[in-house]
Amino acid sequence: VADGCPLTPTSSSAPHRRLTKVSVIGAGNVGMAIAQTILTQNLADEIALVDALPDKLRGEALDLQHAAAFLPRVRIVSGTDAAVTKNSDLVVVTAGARQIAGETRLNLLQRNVALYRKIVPPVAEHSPDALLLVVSNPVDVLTYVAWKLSGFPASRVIGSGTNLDSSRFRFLVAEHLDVSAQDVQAYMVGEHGDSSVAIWSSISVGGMPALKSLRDSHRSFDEAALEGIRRAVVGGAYEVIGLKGYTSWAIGYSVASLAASLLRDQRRVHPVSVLAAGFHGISDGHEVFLSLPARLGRAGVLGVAEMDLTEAEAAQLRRSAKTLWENCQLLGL
Ligand code: 6V0
Repeated sequence: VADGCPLTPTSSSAPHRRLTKVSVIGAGNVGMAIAQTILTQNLADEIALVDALPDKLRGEALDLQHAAAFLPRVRIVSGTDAAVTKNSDLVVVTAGARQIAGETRLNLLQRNVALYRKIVPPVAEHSPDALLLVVSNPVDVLTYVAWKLSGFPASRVIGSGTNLDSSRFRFLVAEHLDVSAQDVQAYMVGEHGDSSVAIWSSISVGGMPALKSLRDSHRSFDEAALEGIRRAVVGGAYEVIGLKGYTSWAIGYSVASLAASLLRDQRRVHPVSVLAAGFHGISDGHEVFLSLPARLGRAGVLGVAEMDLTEAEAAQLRRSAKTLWENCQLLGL
C-alpha cells in the first residue's frame, strides 16, 4: 500500500496468484481495438503497449488509463522499447504498414518482414515463455516469419488467420437465416483473405447440419448463392477499408476471443493460422502457416482438426499452401 493510503497495511499485501500480462505491439487502429477489448473483457492484469511513435503511444496509453474509474484495475504501461513487454504471457503483434485500398495482402509482405526483424527477436528475448499472436498482414506469412525469428516452438506461435473471416461468414449466414451468429458454426480455412476456403459442409445451426435444409428451403440457394456469400466474406475487409480506411472493431473482438481461449485455457476450437505441414496433403517439407480449426489453451495450439474436405476444397488449400510456401522461401529465413 502506498504512503498516505488511508487503509492500514496488513502483513501480506502481495498478490496471491501470478498476474497475467498481455503486450500489444503496434498501437494503431487494430492494436488499440485489441487492447481496449482485452481491457474491457478483463483478460489481463497488465497491458503493455509498444509503438514506434512516442507521442501517439503516450496519448493512447493515457486515454486508456483515464477510463480506470469505470473498469477493473489493470496496469497499463507503454514504451517504444520492447523492454516494457518483459515477462508477457501473450504478445500480440499488430505493427505494420497498413493495407491501402485495393492493395493485396501479399504486397504488404516485404515492408512488414523488415519490421518483424526489428520487433520479434527482442520481444522473444524479454518473454521467452510467451505465446505469440500475429495479426499484421499478410498474416500467414508473417506468422511463419515470427516463428522463425522467435525460435519458439510452433505450438506457441499463432496467426489470427481466418478467425475473423469465419466470423464474417457466420454473420452472413446468420443474417440469411435470421438467427444469432453465435448459433451458426461455419469455417473459413486456408489463407486469410483472397484465397480463403469456405467449408460449406461445416455449416450448422444450433448443432444441426444446415446446408441441405438451406438448399431445400431456398430455391435460389445454389452454387452461385454459395459463391456469392464466399465473395462477400472475402470482400468484407476491402469494403470496410474502402469505406472507413481501416478495419478495427471486428479484429479487436476476434483477437480478444483468441486471447480468452489461450490465457484461460478454454480449449475452444478456432480457425487460426498454425503450422500446416502434413495436413490435407500439404507436403511435410512445406513449413507454411495456414488456418485450420485448432484447439487453443494455455500452452498454445493443443491440436489441429483434420476436416472432412471435398477434393476441390483440399486442392484449393494445397494451392494456397504452395503459393504461401513460395513467398516464404523468398524471405531466406
Ligand atoms: P496502423 O493504424 O497504421 O497501425 C500500425 C502501427 O504500427 C502504427 O501505430 C505504427 O506506428 C506502428 N509501428 C510501425 N513500426 C513499428 C515498430 N517498429 N514497432 C512498433 N510499432 C510500430 O495500422 P492498423 O492498425 O490499421 O493495421 C495494423 C496491421 O494489422 C496491418 O498489417 C493490417 O493489415 C493488419 N490487419 C490484420 C487483420 C487480420 O485479420 N489479421 C485485420 C485487420 C488489420
